[in-house]
Amino acid sequence: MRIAVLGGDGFVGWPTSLHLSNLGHEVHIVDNLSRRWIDTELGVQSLTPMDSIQERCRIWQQETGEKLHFHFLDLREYDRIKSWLEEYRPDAIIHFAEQRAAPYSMKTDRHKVYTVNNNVSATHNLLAAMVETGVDAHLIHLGTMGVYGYSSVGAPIPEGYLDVEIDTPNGKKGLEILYPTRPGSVYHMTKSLDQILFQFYAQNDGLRITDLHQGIVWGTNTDQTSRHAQLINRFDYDGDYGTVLNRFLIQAAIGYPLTVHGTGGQTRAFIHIQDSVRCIELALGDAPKAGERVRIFNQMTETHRVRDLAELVAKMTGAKVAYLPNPRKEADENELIVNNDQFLALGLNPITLAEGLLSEVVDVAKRFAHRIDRSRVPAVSAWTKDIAKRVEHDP
Ligand code: NAD
Ligand code: USQ
Repeated sequence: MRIAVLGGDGFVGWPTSLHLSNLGHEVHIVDNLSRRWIDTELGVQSLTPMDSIQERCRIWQQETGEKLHFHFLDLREYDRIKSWLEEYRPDAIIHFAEQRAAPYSMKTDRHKVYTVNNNVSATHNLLAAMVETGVDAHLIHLGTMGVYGYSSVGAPIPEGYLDVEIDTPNGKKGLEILYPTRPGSVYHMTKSLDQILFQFYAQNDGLRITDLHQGIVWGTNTDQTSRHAQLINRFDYDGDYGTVLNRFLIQAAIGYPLTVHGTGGQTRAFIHIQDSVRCIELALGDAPKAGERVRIFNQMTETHRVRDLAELVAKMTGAKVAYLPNPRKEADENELIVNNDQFLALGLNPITLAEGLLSEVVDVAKRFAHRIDRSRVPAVSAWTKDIAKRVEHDP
């Protein structure tokens, strides 16, 4: 297949591009490199030394003989993305190209506006251009578990849809609805908006869309990124882009007390990067038909409470745990039960935390510990002005 990987220079997009190229697909990476610019804006860098995207593609070809095509393109530029689709007419499109950090999206009003403009325009431009050009590609979007919210209803979260019963003048009627969204940040809100865009274009134009509601991705390398030092994946550890488990791992490696927000009672869904790319492969092989509703998968393999993760990493490494005032507005404690039967039925055999964690600490976090700037570890983006004042006074 000819596959476009939008956002293919990013943390999940890069290993996905290699995985698909390795399977024999013709892969076209489309990226505006905005994530690299944001590193510059924030004065941070990946824990792992990343080469330019062109250099990474060159090394991949040298190692495997397979060509990765790179296109420097911004999805916000409608005419350019439309011309690109017209010219390349991919069979499948994998859409990672959004601003994905909740703390970055909440930093200031400017960051909120940027995140909404970037993410909503990227998704809508793509959908409108697919209809206009008649490109009948299977669109796979990386969404988030966070669209469901973390309100502890006590029932398992279904894969996207909820069956409800409503009272009508003619008695009770069954109805299938998108699971109601309850986003916890401006970033997560854009993913909720994406869902509506997908629902509309699938229903109105018969676009074939799969939305993967992914949990927090942990780990660094996959079979393909491990093939050469210059193919190494991105690893964010800073207070805006670093996700919780990866942050705990590097904090342990440099003797920084593990930064648990609040009581650490937040329960979240997790998936290893290797499983993430495998899920995308599985979803690719299971495309919906035109006219079918958007297919939604919960792309996660385990759930964990933040303080349990901290205790686990502390036990493994001897690190201390620090319970800090929470810069976010979120439930202190929540339960989380998630259905993920569809990927298991398609053959996913998950990597568990218990198997993968230790090698991650030793191989990656310790190896590159010298690249960590300790001053960029604290998470300082506050969800409201009141929280900002509180966190400032009680750091
Ligand atoms: P990332 O920031 O590392 O990668 C995103 C890539 O998209 C970057 O290379 C960036 O330059 C590019 N991009 C952003 N806006 C663009 C635009 N307008 N035009 C072209 N390119 C653009 O993020 P990631 O961690 O690889 O996440 C990829 C996707 O998966 C995101 O949509 C994210 O919401 C989703 N996701 C990530 C995680 C996680 O834990 N990392 C978990 C769940 C879902
Ligand atoms: N947390 C800490 N300490 C830290 C960092 C985070 O206690 O040092 C807590 C947060 O307060 C939160 C939880 O850990 O309760 C998760 O935070 P996170 O930054 O790991 O994850 P999140 O903000 O939800 O975002 C990440 C990705 C995003 C993706 C989402 C999947 O950045 O792209 O959509 O995970 S999910 O969480 O399932 O919505």
